[in-house]
Amino acid sequence: MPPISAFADLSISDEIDDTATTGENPKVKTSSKKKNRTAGNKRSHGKDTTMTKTVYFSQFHHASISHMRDEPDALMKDVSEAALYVDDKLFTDVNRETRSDVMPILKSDISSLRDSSGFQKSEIKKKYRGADLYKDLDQFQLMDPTLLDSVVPCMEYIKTLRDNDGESHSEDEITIVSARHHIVDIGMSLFNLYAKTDTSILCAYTKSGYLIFHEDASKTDNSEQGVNSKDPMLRTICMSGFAFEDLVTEHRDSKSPVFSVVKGKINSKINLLLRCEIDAYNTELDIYTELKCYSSLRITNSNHRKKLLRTWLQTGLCPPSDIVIGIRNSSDGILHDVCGYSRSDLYHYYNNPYLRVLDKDFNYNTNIAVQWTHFCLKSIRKLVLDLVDRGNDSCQPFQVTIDKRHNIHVRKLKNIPAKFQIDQYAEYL
Ligand SMILES: [Mn+2]
Repeated sequence: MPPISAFADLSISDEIDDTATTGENPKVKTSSKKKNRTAGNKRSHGKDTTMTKTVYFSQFHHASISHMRDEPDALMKDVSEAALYVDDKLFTDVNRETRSDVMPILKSDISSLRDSSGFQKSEIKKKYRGADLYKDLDQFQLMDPTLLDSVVPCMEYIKTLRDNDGESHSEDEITIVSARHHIVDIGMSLFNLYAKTDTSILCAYTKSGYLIFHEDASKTDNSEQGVNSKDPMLRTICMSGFAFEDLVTEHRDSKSPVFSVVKGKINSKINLLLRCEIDAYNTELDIYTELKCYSSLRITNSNHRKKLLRTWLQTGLCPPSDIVIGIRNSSDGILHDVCGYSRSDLYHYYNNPYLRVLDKDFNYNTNIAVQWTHFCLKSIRKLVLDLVDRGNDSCQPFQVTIDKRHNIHVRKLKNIPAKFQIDQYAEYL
C-alpha cells in the first residue's frame, strides 16, 4: 500500500517525527481522516488560536495493524528507579533490602509460577484454586482519594536533587512529572472507538522545565466508577482485586500503598519522572509484579485484548515487572486459576499472528500503542513550548486534550487549578 500524504502542517510534523524510529520491516502508513485536515476544522474549535494549539491526527504515521514484531519497541528508555515512597517517607537508597523491607512480598510459590514445569505449575495452582475472593471484603481499605493522583513522591525526590545541584535542563528539554496512569491513558487514547469523553489532563510548566501532570477533574468523574460504583455487584468485583492481592502476597505490618519513583526517557528532549504504585515484590527474581484479577479471559474478545494491552503499557513504565493474573468466576468470586507471565509472554498472548485481525482499534497492536504514546508526548512537548511565555518565571498551566478523533490540543489556562498542590515545592521547580 503506497503511503498517503496528508500533512496538515509540515513544520510540526517534521519536528515530531525527527526522532521517530523505524522498526524492522516498517510498513509506514499515514492515517487519513479528511475531516481532520481541513482549514475549516481548525477554526471550528472556536478557541482563541493564540491560546490553543493543535497537532492533527493526520500527522501520525504508524506501522501496519496486522504486523506483529517478535518483540515490540520499549515504551521508555534508560529506566531507573530513583526512590521508593511509603507512608510519607522517601527512600532514595533502593536495593533488595529496602524493597524487602517496605513492599508486599509475592509468595514464594507464586514467584516461581512463571518458570515452573507443567506439573509444578498445577501443584502450585491447586493451593489457590477455590479461594473465595468475595469473602470479608470489608477488611480492605480504599486508597485515600487524595493519594490517587498525587505526585508528592516525585516532588519529594526532586527536593533531594537540590543538594546535588539539581539536574540541568536545556531550554527545549522537558521532564514530565506524573502519576503513571496518565501516561497509560494517553497511550490507550488511540484504542477508544466507543469512548464517551475526550482524554483530558491538566499540566503545569515550571521554569526548570518540569511539566507536572494532574487529573482534569472536570473531565474525569471517578466518583461512581469501580470501587465507588452504586452497583453493589460491580463494587464487589472491584474489591475482589484486593482480596486476590492479599491472597498471593505476604504483608508487612502497614498496608499503605507503595510507590516507586521512576526515571526514564522518550528521547533526548523528553524525560519522565513517574509515580508508579507497585503491587508486589518478587524477592526471588528481584523484579516487581503487577497483580490483576479478571473474570475468565477469552483472547478472541476484543475487550480482553484491550485490557492486556493496557497492562503491557502499565508495566512498561516502571522497573522490570512481570504479571500475575488471577481468574475468578464473577458470579461467586471463586478463584479458578492463577497464571504468571513475563511482559514478553503477555505480549505474545494478545498480539500474535494467529489471532484474527480486528478492524477496530488498530487491532490492539502494541507497536502502534508505543508509537502513539511517543507521538502524543512529543506533540504535547512541542505545543506546550510553543505556548509558554519565556519571559514569565512563574508556573504556567495548560490543558491537554486528546479528542475522540485523536487530535491533540494544548490550551493555555489563566490560573493554576487549586488542586495542584505544588506551592510548597515551588522553590525546587
Ligand atoms: Mn494491580
